[in-house]
Formats: sequence, C-alpha cells, structure tokens
Amino acid sequence: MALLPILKYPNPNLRIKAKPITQFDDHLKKIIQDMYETMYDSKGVGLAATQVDIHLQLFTMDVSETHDQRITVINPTILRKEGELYESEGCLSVSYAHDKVKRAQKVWLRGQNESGEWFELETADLMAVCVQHEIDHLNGILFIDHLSKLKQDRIKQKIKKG
Ligand code: K1U
Ligand code: ZN
Repeated sequence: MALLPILKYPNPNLRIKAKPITQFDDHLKKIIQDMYETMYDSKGVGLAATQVDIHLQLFTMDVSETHDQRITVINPTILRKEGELYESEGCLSVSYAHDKVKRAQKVWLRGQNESGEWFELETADLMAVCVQHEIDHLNGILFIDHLSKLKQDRIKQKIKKG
C-alpha cells in the first residue's frame, strides 16, 4: 500500500469532473487500497479520487471510530434526498477552513463496489454529509463553494498567508 499526495485548494485539478469507471481490475483495487491508507492516515472519514488527482468516479468512506466499516462507492448516483442538516464541515483539500453547510439529512444512493456489482445504500447524518461532500468532489465542487463570497475570500486570504 502507499500514501497518495492530496491535492490542496486552489489546485485547478480539484475542478476536474470525474469520468465513469468501466474497468474493475487489479489496478482499480490497488487505487482503492491506497485511498483507504491515505484517508485513515489523514484522519478523514471520506476521500474522493479527485483529491488524489485520479479523475474517476470513486470515493472511499468509513465513519466508524474502529476503521472497520469501509464503504467503497464507484459511479455513484443519488436516488433521493430527505430533510435538512446544517453541520460544520472541513476538507482534506482545504486547509484552515471549517464552516456550516446546508445538506440533506438522509441520502439514498446507488453505486458499484470494487467488483462492479451494483448496490443501493441508505445514509443519514454524518454518513449522508460525507456522501454529499464526496460526490461534490467528483463533480469538481468544494464545500467552500457553498459558502458566501465573503467567507470564501477570508479562506483564500488565510491560505495565502499560510
Ligand atoms: O473529502 C474530504 O475532504 C474528507 C472529509 C469529508 C467530510 C466528511 C464528513 C463531513 C465533512 C467532510 C473528512 O473526512 S473531514 C471530517 C472528519 O475528518 C471527521 C468528521 C467527523 C468525525 C470524525 C472525523
Ligand atoms: Zn473534501
């Protein structure tokens, strides 16, 4: 396994829209293993392939404290959303920024596992927020895009200062 470098905002590659995955082979399994290692090492509960400069529709997720509840989602589509949640978010690709974003409280999604088998998943609360955050990444969207222009400018200033 290997740790993958995580792209940091404002790297323009974070804006690339991910392409669907069609090959479910050993190369894909290696990428997934490396993404879990990188995600756990960075103390994240989710990681989109976009963040490691791989522009394929894939994200990893594990919201457990014990790191034993891995969910890999390939070619995801959201089937239904319900409710509203307004929780503080951070992002492994955006340093120095945490802020509340309005998200759906429940999300039903469809995707494929690493073998290409289709499955459906019902998510709520932290897992639902994570799913929405990661699918945004696959579409080139960052959580700061949901904030006001003023807040975005403050974050850009902080990042410039380092
Ligand atoms: O994609 C990323 O940048 C990872 C990011 C995704 C995310 C998941 C859920 C809410 C907001 C953002 C993270 O994993 S940051 C959140 C995090 O590290 C965490 C959240 C709750 C409990 C423990 C850790
Ligand atoms: Zn993120």
